[in-house]
Amino acid sequence: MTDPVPDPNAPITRTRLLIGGEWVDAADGKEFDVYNPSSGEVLCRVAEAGPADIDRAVRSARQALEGPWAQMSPLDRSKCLWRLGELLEQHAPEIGRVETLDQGKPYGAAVHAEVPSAANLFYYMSGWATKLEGEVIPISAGPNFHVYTRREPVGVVGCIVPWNFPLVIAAWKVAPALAAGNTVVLKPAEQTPLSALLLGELALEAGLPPGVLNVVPGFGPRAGQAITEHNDVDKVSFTGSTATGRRVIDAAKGNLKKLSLELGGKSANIIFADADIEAAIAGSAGGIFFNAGQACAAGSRLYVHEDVYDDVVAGMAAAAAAIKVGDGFDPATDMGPMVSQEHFDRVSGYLRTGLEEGGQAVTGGQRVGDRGYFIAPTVFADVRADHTIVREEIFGPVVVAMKFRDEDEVIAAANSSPYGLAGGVWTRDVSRAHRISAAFRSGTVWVNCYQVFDPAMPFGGYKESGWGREMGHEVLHDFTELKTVCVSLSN
Ligand code: TXE
Repeated sequence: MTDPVPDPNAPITRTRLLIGGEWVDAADGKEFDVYNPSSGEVLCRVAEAGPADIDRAVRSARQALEGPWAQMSPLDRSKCLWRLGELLEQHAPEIGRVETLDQGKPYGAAVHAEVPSAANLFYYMSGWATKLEGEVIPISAGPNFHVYTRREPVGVVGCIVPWNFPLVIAAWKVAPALAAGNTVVLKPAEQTPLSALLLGELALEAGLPPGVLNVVPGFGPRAGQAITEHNDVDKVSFTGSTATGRRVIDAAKGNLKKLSLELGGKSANIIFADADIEAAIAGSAGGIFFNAGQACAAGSRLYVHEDVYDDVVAGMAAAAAAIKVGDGFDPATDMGPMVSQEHFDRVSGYLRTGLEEGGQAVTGGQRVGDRGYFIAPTVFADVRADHTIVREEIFGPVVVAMKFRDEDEVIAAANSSPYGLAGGVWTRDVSRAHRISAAFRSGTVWVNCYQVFDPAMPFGGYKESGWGREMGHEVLHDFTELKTVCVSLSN
């Protein structure tokens, strides 16, 4: 059964900043255009936060942190977060519509996968609000001491999110931040500000006091930089490119704010000859073409054992060619466009470089149509380790396939990237699966599957893919300060 497709032309209701529970224009009145990447046309204009707005949002977040949010019991905080999950699900058609208009992804994926997965983050994290416990610690400094730890909120948290999963990645950050008792200034990406504004609206409806979640659309170098430099922001949780991650580190030096960074990737996906080849092809195609390849964990480097290389490359090419690329509101569409003209140009540039350096596009390698930012799912063969498209993150529907002979060779190749976000291995040999999993220098390894996410599964990067983890109870360490209290019992 397919859903009734909502009217793409219905008005967009939320386009102003949410600060202290009020919908406001930018202090200097600035606005920016938001584009529909399926047509390249302007969708609406949104208020553009600048440093004065960020300052105001940070002050609101500070007041809420020290006032109503601190006074709310953990159980009441938990109920608010659960209610927000329910409201997201109830409003899934509208949020999905906006996400498709703004980001380009198929409406079915937005409404049935992404909104529920954002809601699940709030359900899962709501449970942790009541379970952030410290410990009683026996010490040896003397018999008359009672020592315990407390987990306290870090404070005001800046959440800076990218444009590939605008709502889901916002939920990855906002849900644990709030569960741990922090308040938030959320900056969505300039390409995709709309679903974050709906999240802000529903947060108020769920009973979050004003100022607990502020939403401030704006550009990275202006609004983003103002958050990362702000001396009253205690922590920034950032997802984006490694290059911008380095800028965030520099900007955070002023007050040494805490940082979580989820950055780029160039993840290796390894298929051994003993794998279920049909499942491996289907899973690997999903692993790269999911969200048009605009996924940090995308399995973009495919290593295939030489005995099955030709079959796998042919299978991947067939899977790629079968993907229907088009407008996200067409129910037949499997894959949407690149998010913006700029990103379309970047991915097109990689396709050209790949061909110039001697790669062979077995399928794809060009744009689709002449309107919007669509790129054909592409499989490159005959590539070498030193080719640009093998080394750099493309962040589009482009996979590079390479042959290997044995485990040592493929592990060395897989780990040769400066990134270390994720990896995949396909084999029926259980010992090999665990050996490879242990040898991978990456934060996640998928065995006989790819791109499986769950609110309970920690996610984050080794090496230049970042600092810290999202999701699971692990993320709560990053959103709390640990305080040690040592009490003398002698007096
Ligand atoms: O990323 P940026 P861009 C990778 C991917 C992509 C490339 C460039 O390879 O092709 O990055 O994308 C905010 N201070 N990823 O340019 O700049 C910005 O407003 C503070 C991988 O869009 O990192 C947005 O909200 N914030 C990635 C967010 O950072 C700043 C997802 C991401 O933008 C800022 C996205 C600054 N100085 C891109 N400059 C992943 N890990 O999933 C920008 N921003």
